[in-house]
Order: sequence, then structure tokens, then C-alpha cells
Amino acid sequence: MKKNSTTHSAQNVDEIVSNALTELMSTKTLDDLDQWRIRYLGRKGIVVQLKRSISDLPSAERPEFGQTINSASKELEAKLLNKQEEILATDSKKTAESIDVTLPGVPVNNGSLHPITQTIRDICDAFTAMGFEVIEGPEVELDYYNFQMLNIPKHHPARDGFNTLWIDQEDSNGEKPMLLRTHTSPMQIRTMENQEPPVRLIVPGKVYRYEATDSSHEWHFSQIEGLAVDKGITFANLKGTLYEFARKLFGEDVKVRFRCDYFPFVEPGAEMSIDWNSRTNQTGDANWIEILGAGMVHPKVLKAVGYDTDKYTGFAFGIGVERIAMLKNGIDDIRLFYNNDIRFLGQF
Ligand code: FA5
Repeated sequence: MKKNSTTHSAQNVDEIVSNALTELMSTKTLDDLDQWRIRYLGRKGIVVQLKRSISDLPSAERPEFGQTINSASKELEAKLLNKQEEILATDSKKTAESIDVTLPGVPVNNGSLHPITQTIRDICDAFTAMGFEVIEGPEVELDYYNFQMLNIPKHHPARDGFNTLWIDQEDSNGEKPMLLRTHTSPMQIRTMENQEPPVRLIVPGKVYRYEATDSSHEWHFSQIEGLAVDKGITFANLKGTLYEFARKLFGEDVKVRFRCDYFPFVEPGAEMSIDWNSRTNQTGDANWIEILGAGMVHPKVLKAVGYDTDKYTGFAFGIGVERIAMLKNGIDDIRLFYNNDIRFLGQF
């Protein structure tokens, strides 16, 4: 019913209502419904036109015709609301039915810890279980702590082995006092300067060396320093602690090699290696991978921080974290850790 003309009779109003309701029944969408509302109940719709036409009637007929239009208008409004609810209910049922609950969900990517972070945590757990405390230190370090206080004075040949990255800033003597720490050992000095024995600590952190990379060397890698100073600490304590660490990380039957090495800040010095072949179930001669340097803290180092060397002795070690992670997971190239390839990192 789209005609706009109106005639002044109740019969005519009934006919308009009846046509409107027939049209309403066939609306299926909210858009159709809105068109219908505009046509009949809108500002310029048929009902408003009927109301306006009342003034054309003789005054005696106006009240009755007015009432007829009002009740027609109320009926149409009520039916409009009913229809709107009906369409909304049908729409939401359709939406619910269109979700296939048997389809697999969208996977949530949780991410995981970097394998080196995981290994640092494993190593720290092994040592805290043996009574060591965990501390951290600066990566930009002074020559004083990185070398001099560790019995490596200026021009000492042992400096060559540390391939140092210097910070390009000179002091008043024209020397560069700052560097990227080449090992975590400076934290031995920083701690002992501020603490009387007993000392039992480990120091995880990044270190840097101007070094060519290959499958077992990176120019930036992680170390975990260890230091224990007390009355009566012996080389046997050092060896026992490191063997216990290896068992905790690699299992009871781990095969290790422990032999002499040289570091100016320990005496005697040692290094520990683990057999790659037995870790990766390969046969043939042992293929030893060095995992740490260690030794009894040199008396010169203890004296330099003011410790009484008649009373105290200590041991220290520095573990290469990436090498441990390689041996634990059978990874044969250290560079994989820092290539940031999600296919590799996602496996941990
Ligand atoms: C040191 O750095 C000594 N500060 C360790 C130490 C501490 C000795 C306390 C005595 C007492 P070294 O340069 O060997 O030592 O390094 C220690 C470990 O770090 C090595 O055994 C190895 O596992 C690892 N490492 C050394 N260089 C690299 C490198 N370029 N890439 C990856 N890991 C390395």
C-alpha cells in the first residue's frame, strides 16, 4: 500500500491498516522494516497525512475520526515492535548456527623463553641449590675491574687472549679506561671490595669479544661466574662443586674432562670439558668441548681487595652458557642461537 491519498472514512483507515499489516508480514530484514516504518509511521508517512486531513472534516466528525486514526497508529507501532523482535531473534539464531563448533580453534601463540635464558635459569638453579647467591653486574666495565684487579696489569700478554672491545672515550692520560666486559670475572672484585667472607655467589650475564665467529665461538655470549671465599676452601671443594654442577645439568653418568689451564687471577687454574660425542650418542674418540675455566683465587687478587690470605682461600669459575646449551640440546653451531630464526627458537 504505497498511495499517499487519504479519504475520510473509518473504512478507508481499516483498509490502510490491513494493507500495512500484509506488507509487514512479508518484511524479512531490519532494512525492509525501516522502509515500512518510514512509509506508514514516518514524519511524512500515511498516518501523519491522515491526522493532518482531520482539519478538512466538519467539526462533528473530527473526534471519532481522530480516535480511529490514533488506534490505527498504536496498532501499527505495536506490530512494528513485534516484527522487529522477531527479525532480531531470527538473525541471532542464524549467526549462532553459522559458527561451526567442530572446526579447530585458532591457535594461540604463547611464545617461549630463549634457549639461552632457559639454560641460564637451569645453571642458576643448580648453584642456588648448593647455597650460591645470584647477582648481576655492568656490561660496560672498567679496565681496572676487567683486568688490573684480576692480576692482569697493562701490557700483560694475557690481555691478548681477551680480544677486547674498547669504549672510544679517553681519560686525561689519553687512555681508554672503559670496555665491554670480556668476562664476568670483574664481578669477583666488585663483590669482594664490598663484602667480607664468607662469599658464595654466581653472576650470569653477557660478555663481548672482538672475535671471529665459528661453530663454537660468538663475539657476544653469556657466562656465569662463580666465586666462593671462606676459611679452609680447597681445590677439592672446587672440583666437587663443578662435578656436582655437571651431574645436575647433564645427569649422573656425564663424562667430563678436568685439566690444568692458565688464568692470571687463579692459581692453580683448570678447565672443564664435556664429550660432545657421548652427549649426542655418537661413537668414536671423545670430542671435548670446553665449558668453563676455573681455579683457586690467586692470593694477589685476595690481597688487592683487602682479604687476609692467612685466613681465607677461595675458588672461582666462569661457565660458557651457550656451550652448555649446545651440549644439552645437541646443537652443533653456536650461531643458531642468535640468528633469530623462529623455526629454530620455536623448538625450545
Ligand atoms: C674466562 O673468561 C675466565 N674469566 C673464566 C674463569 C673465571 C677462569 C674464574 C678462572 C676463574 P675463557 O676465556 O676460557 O675464561 O672463557 C670461559 C668459557 O666461556 C669458555 O670455557 C667457553 O665455554 C666460553 N667461551 C669463551 N669464549 C667464547 C666464545 N667466543 N664464544 C662462546 N663461548 C665462549
